[in-house]
Amino acid sequence: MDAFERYGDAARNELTDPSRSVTIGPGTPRFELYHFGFSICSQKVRTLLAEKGAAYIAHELAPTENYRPGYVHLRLHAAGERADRLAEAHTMRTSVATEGFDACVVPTLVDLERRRAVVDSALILEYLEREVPSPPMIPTALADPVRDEVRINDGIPHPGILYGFHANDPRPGFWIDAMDGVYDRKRAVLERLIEENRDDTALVRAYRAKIAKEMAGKAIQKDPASMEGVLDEFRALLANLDSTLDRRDGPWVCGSAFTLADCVWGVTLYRIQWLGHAPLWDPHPRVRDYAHRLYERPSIRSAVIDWSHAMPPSPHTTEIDRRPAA
Ligand SMILES: N[C@@H](CCC(=O)N[C@@H](CS)C(=O)NCC(=O)O)C(=O)O
Repeated sequence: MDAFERYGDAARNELTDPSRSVTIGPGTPRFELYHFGFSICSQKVRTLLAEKGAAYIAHELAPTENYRPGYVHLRLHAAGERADRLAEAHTMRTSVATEGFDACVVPTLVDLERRRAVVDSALILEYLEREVPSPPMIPTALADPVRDEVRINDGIPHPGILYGFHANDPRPGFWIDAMDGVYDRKRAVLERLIEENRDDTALVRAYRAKIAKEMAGKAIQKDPASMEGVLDEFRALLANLDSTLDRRDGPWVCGSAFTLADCVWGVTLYRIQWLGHAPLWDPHPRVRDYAHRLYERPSIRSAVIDWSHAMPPSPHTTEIDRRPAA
């Protein structure tokens, strides 16, 4: 049994509920995706898989199942040298390029044909584009602008509006309740796992880094100045998106072709809307119209809006959610 089989089997053997493993797409699945229904990084990967029409087995993890030993080992194995730099700080963003590697998160892609696991949604997207070239979502003629948008998107402080408490917080009430004390609850699970896996140096190192990161998040989650900074960053991002859309000739962010850049923006804009932060784009009707065009895209609908997950519906997306699928 080689390393791919050993780590892959260990992660798979931890899955306890067969109803949370579903095959998406036609034919024999080439990929497995460990994911959360509600995770933004998972949604980006699912949207691209939907655009490609690629078949995969989606393993939906419940919160903190992403800390289980087999799964974390699979990620450490897949990360290789990138696991030397584990994320320990929290700047309310999740880009591996800037923050370091977190061994305890989703998504993780497993390619059953090439027998390898891929981690970090930014790399998974590139990997899928390479391995499933049709239809092209990074067309050669648009490669630079598409990658620019994907890089910008990877650096967005998404957790800052998901976890962060803001003045006149617009987030759904049930979500505000769920986020209160969330970092301490994560820490409690991680400490128990350290206890249970005391002799496993690699795991303990990953868990300790994760605790440091989550505690850094806790330190700023309710800090008004940090959270206002996050909203300022979103205001600047949306203003920048507005001027990009203005410069382009066509309905999409890189022009007339729908690309990977639109996949990732669709995920982000729906999340902003879901959380009740859509007033941030009030000064930019072009962004609002773009968001609503994206909500009509079948891949965004199936992989994000209509994807069933354990979260109650948001009052901020009622109109969008009830629209019949195209
Ligand atoms: N840059 C990483 C970030 C992954 C990430 O932060 N995932 C979040 C959901 S979007 C997660 O699993 N959080 C769960 C946790 O921290 O316990 C990637 O794109 O894969």
